[in-house]
Amino acid sequence: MSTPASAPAPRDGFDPLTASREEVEELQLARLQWTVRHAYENVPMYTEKFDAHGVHPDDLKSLEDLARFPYTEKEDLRRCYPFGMFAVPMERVRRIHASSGTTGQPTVVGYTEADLSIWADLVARCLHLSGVRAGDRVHNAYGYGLFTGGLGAHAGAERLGATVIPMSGGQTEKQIQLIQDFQPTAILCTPTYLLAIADAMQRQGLDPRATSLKTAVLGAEPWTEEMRRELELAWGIDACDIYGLSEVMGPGVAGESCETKDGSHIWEDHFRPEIIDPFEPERTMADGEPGELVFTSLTKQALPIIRYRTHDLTRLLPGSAAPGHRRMGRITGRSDDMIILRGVNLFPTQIEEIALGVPGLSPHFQLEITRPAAMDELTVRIEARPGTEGAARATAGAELRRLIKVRVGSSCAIEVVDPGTLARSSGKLKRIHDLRNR
Ligand code: DLL
Repeated sequence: MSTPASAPAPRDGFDPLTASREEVEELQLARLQWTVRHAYENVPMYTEKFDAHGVHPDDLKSLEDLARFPYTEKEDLRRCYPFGMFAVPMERVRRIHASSGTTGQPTVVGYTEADLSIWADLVARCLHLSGVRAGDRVHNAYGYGLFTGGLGAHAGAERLGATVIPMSGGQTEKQIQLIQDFQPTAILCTPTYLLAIADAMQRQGLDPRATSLKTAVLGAEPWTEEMRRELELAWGIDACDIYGLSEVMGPGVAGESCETKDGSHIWEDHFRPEIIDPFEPERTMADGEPGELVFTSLTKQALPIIRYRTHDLTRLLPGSAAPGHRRMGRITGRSDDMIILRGVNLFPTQIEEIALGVPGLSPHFQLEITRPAAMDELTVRIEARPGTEGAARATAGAELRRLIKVRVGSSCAIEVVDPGTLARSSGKLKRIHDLRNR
């Protein structure tokens, strides 16, 4: 173990929010060189992978050289279950999180004291950029537990100097009660859960616009500009994005400015993003071109991660509010959430975008895929807005069907159902119900 325990520090006076691109890249290179060496020397999975690929940490002389290194897949983490990815002795690991593992082995991640501190700093950076301030009261409705959302957001809000209400997800009636009684100024949760809370309030005859909330910092699932507008109108708030994933850290890998609302800035002093062609992964894409997001951590001690394939589809854009860091465009979906319907690719976000433009239709919808005969069929089951009945519902359904055909190219069936009849999420909403293999 010859590499230092921590990544190189930035130059004196380095301010991540005002640093230039050159300053950020200079720091990235030093930290990347530390990371690949740390991973190679301390994680057998990486030693074997680099050796098999014919690369060595000494080969990393420029940021471009990163492309010579192999990818890490979720499957690599599963194979190392539970602690085989850790690059530090177990007694230096202060916290463990894990993915829900609905399919296959859960993926386990770990953090040293320094990792937890950087994580809290980065979430605080995101919240501040999104307009949350020290002294604000923050209602945290991300789930607490093995999921990184609850505890990750919690630590960041405390680090910022806010007062945290650690509500976790679920118990919607209680959420509503505490929002009224404790008067929070900011709420943290998934976009579909914020929608579900608004909906439950309205059904109780309460107006979400009358609460004390001013800001929502939303993430953990894909959402669209149309959904932002819907939530901002329903609540009378500013809604900003926060992005992250447990394998790379948790929430706070990227965050959005409430001034520009133009996509989340990836904190490139701690993560090096790349965009690759998901179908020909050897091809890296230029900035601006769409593809799959890949991350390499730059400072993580317990779980350095090299070129992790997120399967999230987006593109990289130049920084705006924080000029040294690139932004990510909205995530259109995950490559494993893509529905291929008779040869046409389709994502739930496309349906969200279209449905929210049709008068009389609500943002509450599910996609059901069946295979009654040889061909796959898609049914969009969507709630009408309250007050939309009879002929108006039929017209709205026909319009949605037409727009999906024109804009996406797929024919599907539409069922417009009564308000309040589809399942609500209290965290990440499962929009796709695939019944093909039943
Ligand atoms: O969802 C971490 C998180 C918690 C992020 C709270 C933001 C807020 P995982 O459970 O590992 O971690 O899931 C990560 O969720 O690869 C994306 O597919 C999706 N995702 C996360 N944030 C966003 C976002 C947390 N802002 C996976 N927009 C990621 C779109 C998101 N998708």
